[in-house]
Amino acid sequence: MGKTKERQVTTMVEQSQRIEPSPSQLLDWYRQMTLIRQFELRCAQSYQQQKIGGFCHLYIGQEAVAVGSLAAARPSDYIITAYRDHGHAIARGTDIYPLFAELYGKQTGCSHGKGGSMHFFDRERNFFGGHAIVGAHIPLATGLGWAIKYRRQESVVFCYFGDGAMNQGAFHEALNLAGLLKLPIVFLAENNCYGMGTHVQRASAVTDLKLRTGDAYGIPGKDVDGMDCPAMYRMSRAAAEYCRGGNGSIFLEVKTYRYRGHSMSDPQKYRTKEELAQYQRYDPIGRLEKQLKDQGLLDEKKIDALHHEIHTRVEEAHHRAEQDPDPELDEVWRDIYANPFGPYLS
Ligand SMILES: Cc1ncc(C[n+]2csc(CCOP(=O)(O)OP(=O)(O)O)c2C)c(N)n1
Ligand SMILES: [Mg+2]
Repeated sequence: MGKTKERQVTTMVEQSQRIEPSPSQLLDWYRQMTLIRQFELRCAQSYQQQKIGGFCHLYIGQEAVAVGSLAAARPSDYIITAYRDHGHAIARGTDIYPLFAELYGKQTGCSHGKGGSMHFFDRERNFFGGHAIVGAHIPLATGLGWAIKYRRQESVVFCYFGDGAMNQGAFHEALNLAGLLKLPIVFLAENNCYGMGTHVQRASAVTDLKLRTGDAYGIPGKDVDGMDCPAMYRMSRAAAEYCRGGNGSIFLEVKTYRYRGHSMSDPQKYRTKEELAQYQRYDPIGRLEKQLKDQGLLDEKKIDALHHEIHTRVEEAHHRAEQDPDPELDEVWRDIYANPFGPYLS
C-alpha cells in the first residue's frame, strides 16, 4: 500500500476516534439490537415447530455489526449482503411484519414469499438483498458503486459478506474492479471465525484478513471490534466519509462471532462450549446495556419495559404474518424477469 493511502487511513482512524455517539443514539441501538435478537429467537421457535421452511441462518451474536455500521448510512446509500440478512434488513429500518411474512412464504412478504430467509429485499430503502450464493453479491456491489460514480451521486455502498466468501473468485474480481475504478464502497467482512464448520485458520492462507486487499487491490483495510456497537458506528462513519471524499473503496475486517449454528441444522461439533462462552462474555447487547446503565441512561425498570414492548411487537407482527394468505398461483410468474427499460436505481 502506498504512503498516500497509509496517510489517508491514519486520518480516517483519527476521525473515527473523534466521533461521539449521543445518548439517544446509544439507546436506539440497544433497542434495535434487542429487536433483532427477539425477532430471530421467534424465527428459531417457528422453524423448530416446522412452521417455517427452507434455509435459515441466524445472526445472533453479530447484531452490533449491522446496527452500528448502518447507523452511519444515509437513506440514499445502498446496502447489499449475503444470506445471513435478517439483522441488516431490520437495522436498515424494514418493518418486521413483511419479514416474518417472507419467512412464511406469504404474499405480503418483502419478496412476495418467493425469497424466504436468504432473500430479504427492500427497494424503498435501497436494500438490495439477501443473496444465497457465497460471494455472488460482491460483484453486484461493485456494479452499484459504478452506477453511483457514473451518475455522480454522493452515495456509498455498504457491502457485507463472510470470512468464507473472501476465498471466492467473485470477491477478487469485484475488489479488483472497485480498486481500479476507485468506487465508493465500504466492504465489510464479517469475520465470525467460521465458514459453515471450517475455522478461518483452516480456510484462509492469510488469516489477518485486513491485509488482503491493500497491496492486492489498492483498497486499504482496517479491523474493528464487531461486538462493540459504538466502535462499529465510529469506524463505519469514518469509512463512509473516506469513500464520499472520492478516495475509492475501503475494507473493514469486522471481528465478530455467531452464537448459533451455521444454519438451523448444524450439530456444531467443530467448536467447544468454552469457545462459545468466551465470546458470549462480550455480548454486544449486554455490553451496551452495561454502558447505558453506567451512564445512568438505563435501569432495570426501563429494561423490563423495553423488553416487554419489543416482545409484544414481535408477537403481533408474527401472528399477523402467520394469518396472511398464501400467494396466488400466478405469483410464480411475477417479478422473475426485470424490465430492461425500467428504473433500477433512483
Ligand atoms: C458458491 C457457494 N459455495 C458454497 C455454498 C454453501 N455455503 C453456504 S454458506 C457457506 C459458508 C460461508 O461462510 P462465510 O462467508 O464465512 O459466511 P457466514 O455463514 O459465516 O456468515 C457455504 C460454503 C454456497 N451457498 N455457495
Ligand atoms: Mg463466516
